[in-house]
Amino acid sequence: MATSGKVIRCRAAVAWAVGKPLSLEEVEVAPPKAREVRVKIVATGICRTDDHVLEGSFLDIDFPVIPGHEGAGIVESIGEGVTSVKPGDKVILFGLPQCGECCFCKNPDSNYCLKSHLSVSQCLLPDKTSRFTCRGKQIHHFLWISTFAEYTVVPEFTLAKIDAAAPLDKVCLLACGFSTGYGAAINTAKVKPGSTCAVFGLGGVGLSVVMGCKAAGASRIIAVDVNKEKFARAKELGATECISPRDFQKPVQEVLTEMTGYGVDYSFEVIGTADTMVAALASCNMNTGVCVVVGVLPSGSVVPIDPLLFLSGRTCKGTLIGGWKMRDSIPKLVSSYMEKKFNSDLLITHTLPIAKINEGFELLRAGKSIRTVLLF
Ligand code: PAD
Ligand code: ZN
Ligand code: ZN
Repeated sequence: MATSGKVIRCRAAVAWAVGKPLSLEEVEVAPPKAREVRVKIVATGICRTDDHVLEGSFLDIDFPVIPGHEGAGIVESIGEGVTSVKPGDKVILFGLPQCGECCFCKNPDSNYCLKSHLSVSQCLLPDKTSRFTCRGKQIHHFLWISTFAEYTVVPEFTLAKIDAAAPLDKVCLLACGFSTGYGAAINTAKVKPGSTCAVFGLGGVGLSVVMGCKAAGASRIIAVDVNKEKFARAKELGATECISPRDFQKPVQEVLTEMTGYGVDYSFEVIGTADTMVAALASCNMNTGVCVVVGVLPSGSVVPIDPLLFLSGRTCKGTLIGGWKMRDSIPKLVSSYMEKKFNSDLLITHTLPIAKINEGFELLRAGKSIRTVLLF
């Protein structure tokens, strides 16, 4: 390609400081170094986690930064030693790497990688430098992938080649939102046929949990949200009942326990607050109930939990991107999408040009969108 080996000037949405709207800027993107890939981003979704970054509640993010982690694009050029992709390949980028070498990557039962942001900061690439500059300043990467940039440079183990026929403006959601929710039900909770589930929070991720519970054969899926505008889509995707905690005088965990006898088999917290985490945990039955925490609580949060909730056997567990080993799973998830085994397109309520990125965030904050896909 004509741009290979050269610095590319292109558009990117930069977060200069906490609490400020994103600023669409012209940035310079350096060529990839060894084991890195430069990707032309075609489409990227807006996930609530990006909003947590903008509000400063997501752990250890260095500003200025280019957020975005739900992207799909086309390989522009590759650095030395890259073997899994070549220029022109369609790829999905993910914020949870799979280095394939660490002890967790080698464990078939886990998807966590020791190169993840929770273990090592991903605000700079593995060689501790950035490939982005803007107005003479170094700009940080986000989760190594920064998909709110027209071109981004990423380590090879944060992307996977996908079917050349896949529509990038749709399958970008498989990078985070859809895969997280669907996998939380299928991989993390391992929902059993005939079971009862409660899903707290009906954003893009929560609705994907609903889809996962349905695919796993749950017979009752109770969707919980304070925004009743989300209920119609939840029912379309498989929820059997929808409730708003605001319609009851008593705590929602008591409502769910009454509705089900002893509590649900599986509960999912897909919001990210301490109160809803406690409510979700108390909503699953005291014996075999499993609560999966998907929502990302502000870093440093302390959650007051009565330890007696665990004494009789309840389990509470977390999930990162729905338990998928991403490099192995993304091509398969895209194949399943192409075979229409699930319809993640139903999560997309808005498609906007990248220039309207702040409008996309406003729609999310106002509860008007489920997923907005931004196009470059
Ligand atoms: P979203 O903002 O689109 O959806 C959140 C939903 O929760 C909205 O429909 C709200 O109306 C609803 N809600 C808010 N407060 C309450 C309440 N008190 N009671 C009931 N409902 C309420 O977000 P999203 O779907 O993009 O993301 C959801 C969370 O999942 C968020 O915390 C995000 O950071 C996290 C996430 N985790 C992972 C992971 O790997 N664990 C991946 C992606 C996103
Ligand atoms: Zn996300
Ligand atoms: Zn690893």
